[in-house]
Amino acid sequence: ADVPGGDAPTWPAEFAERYRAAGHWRGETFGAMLRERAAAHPDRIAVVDPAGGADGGRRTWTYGELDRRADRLAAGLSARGIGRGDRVVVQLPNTAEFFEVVFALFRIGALPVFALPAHRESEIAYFCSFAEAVAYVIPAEHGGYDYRTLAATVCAKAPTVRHVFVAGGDAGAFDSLADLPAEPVALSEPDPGDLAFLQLSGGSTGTPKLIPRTHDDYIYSLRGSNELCRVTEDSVYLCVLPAAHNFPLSSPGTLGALYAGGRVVLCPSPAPDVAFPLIEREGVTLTGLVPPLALVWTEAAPRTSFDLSSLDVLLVGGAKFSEEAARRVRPALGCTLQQVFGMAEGLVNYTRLDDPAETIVTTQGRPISPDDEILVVDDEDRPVPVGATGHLLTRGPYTIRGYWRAPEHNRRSFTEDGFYRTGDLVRLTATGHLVVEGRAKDQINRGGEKIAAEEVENHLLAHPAVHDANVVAEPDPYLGERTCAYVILRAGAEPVKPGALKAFVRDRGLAAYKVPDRVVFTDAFPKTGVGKVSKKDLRSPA
Ligand code: J2J
Repeated sequence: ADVPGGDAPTWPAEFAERYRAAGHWRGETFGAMLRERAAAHPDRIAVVDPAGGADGGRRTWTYGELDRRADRLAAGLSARGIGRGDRVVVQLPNTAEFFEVVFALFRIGALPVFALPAHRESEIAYFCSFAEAVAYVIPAEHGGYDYRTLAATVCAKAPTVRHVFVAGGDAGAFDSLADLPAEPVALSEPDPGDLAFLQLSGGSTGTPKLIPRTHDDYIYSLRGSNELCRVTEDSVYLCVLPAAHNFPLSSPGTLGALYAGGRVVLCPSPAPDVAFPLIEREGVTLTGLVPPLALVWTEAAPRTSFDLSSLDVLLVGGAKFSEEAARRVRPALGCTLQQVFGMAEGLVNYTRLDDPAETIVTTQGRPISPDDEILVVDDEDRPVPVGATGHLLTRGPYTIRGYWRAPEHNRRSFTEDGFYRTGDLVRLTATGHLVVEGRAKDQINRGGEKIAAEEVENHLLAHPAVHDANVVAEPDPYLGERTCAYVILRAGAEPVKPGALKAFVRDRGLAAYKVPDRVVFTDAFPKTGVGKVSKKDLRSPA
């Protein structure tokens, strides 16, 4: 295995010392955290999986049980040769096993690579190859899709993958997690400064980047989030978004709730008819949603017969939440809205629960930490006047200093003094709150799901009839943005219909949310003064 942390730029010593001295980095690790919680309150419920029981019924794990399960699985995985620093692509839905697997890997010091259930062979094969993953963890089936078939394809493309482990269901040709040996093994606790996992970037290039997060830095973001979201041992967090995504994982998310000794309830679907009964039955106190789901919930809540009164806080983020929609949250759901503007690379901003109502509905919050440094700059990296819109740069105790194994890309995405170029256009209010005004990165934010234009363009360009393609965002009343692909066909090529191009992209094994919503054929692309394609003009034709 590689030296933990060896493949990622890290904080210069003087910053690390400062973050330790300030009490941000406390030398905690995820493995030890679970161990301590289990020792302090073994019988308290940690995880509720409403459909995870053998009979498809409710299943709960106490802290003691989750701790024992993580130990047992850590033993089994290490018996199969998974060791410290090894990468393991984890693609699990919102089930209790997600936590068992992730904590087992934390205990070993192996690094989960957090794939989403929506990813398909194009993405997964890339993650496995790029990360040189030794293992891949899947459910047998989920949402009508057979992940064992996907795994077989991935294994053929990514030869480093020696093991596919199946969590729950019939493992077929692969190893079932339940059948791994369980003899305890002595494992040495990773160092708090080691990498804990690799998170996925939203991406703006042809291939997604991997985000190296350490125990120390991530746990600080959890502790800070818990304080601002008032998460305590009495909190019940409903995990509605895909558990592996950084927002439901950490803002304050499932890991925040577990850090506080609270309870995590896994929601198998974001639909109100699934989530609302769970809120009533489990006494859910907080949850996090992307704006399109928040719209659906605020529309459904006034008509529901379920009692949602336990809900104190609704976090909304991942994409811009419109002011009009934000105003409807409290009247409809009877809880406090907390806007969150975060990124898997680090920086997370929250409106405070006691901010004035106007601030809560009109801003995307302010940073967690007093040591989060924020710069708002023009195209030449010069600070803009306070209140003017500019590029957001940031540096701080839980923001990465570089992507994993991407030195060239890092030179563009970080300034020389270590500020991350978020690609977001923001303005600062007089109270220090941030308002997201737009985006400079070549990405589509489809209701919180990030799509790198270049990645989709590359798939379109693989079609024999396509001469050139540009993918841009267009407004959508529900999603905020959807994707539109402008395509120039090759002269003399067989005519092709938009639907056929979409099907072509889908069949290349791409997550469904990346398939263009609309395909428009054109003869030429608008150009900038220097002759580059102007995506700005494509987005808003004059
Ligand atoms: C506008 N744009 C937003 C917001 C994120 C908490 C919450 C969200 C994420 C996340 C996260 C936005 N208004 N409220 O990791 O811990 C856009 C920005 C940002 C990008 C990051 C968390 N909240 N965004 O969404 O890594 O463009 O993280 O740079 O997926 O989402 O995307 P991602």
